[in-house]
Amino acid sequence: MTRLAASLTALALLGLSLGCAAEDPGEASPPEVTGAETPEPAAPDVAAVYATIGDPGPQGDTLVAARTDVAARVELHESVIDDDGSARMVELEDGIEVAAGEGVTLERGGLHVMLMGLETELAEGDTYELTLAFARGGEVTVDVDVVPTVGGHGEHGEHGEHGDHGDHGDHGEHGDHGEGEGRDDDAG
Ligand SMILES: [Cu+2]
Repeated sequence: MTRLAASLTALALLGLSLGCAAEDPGEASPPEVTGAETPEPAAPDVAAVYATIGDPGPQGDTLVAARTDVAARVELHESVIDDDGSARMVELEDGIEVAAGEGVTLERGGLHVMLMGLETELAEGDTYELTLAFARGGEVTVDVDVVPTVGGHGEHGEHGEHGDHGDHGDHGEHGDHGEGEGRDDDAG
């Protein structure tokens, strides 16, 4: 019994010492990543990821890469507005700077992580894992929530079906009503 108690105490002490080691200021760790989310993709094979990356510490850090099992390729992007007013995205090959004392926010219309070549269908309510790699802090894996697309119902692609209205050519057959006796529906 005493031996068991001693073992448990030893384990507890080991746990404490490991905990202390993790907080050693000399040990680089990735910044905290919160609120990671992906709007339900409107396109079949690409999706954006937004998140808040916390203060990386006094030395700052850089998000240099990301990967996930749900997409063939992951890029770091920034949305920009061209001189002619059109929006486009540029790939940030040098990564995304995470400012010392501040962190960085990935958000709509700005910096984001881009999933290219989706291999898994992402629907609202789903969660998937994304690993972010930082130049100094190493890697951190976060759960990303798939959320509703803002202001989009994803139905616009169906308008093409209105081409069927060409069937109105059938009206010519109404000529059969010429007998004039069945017009009860005019009452009222
Ligand atoms: Cu993008």
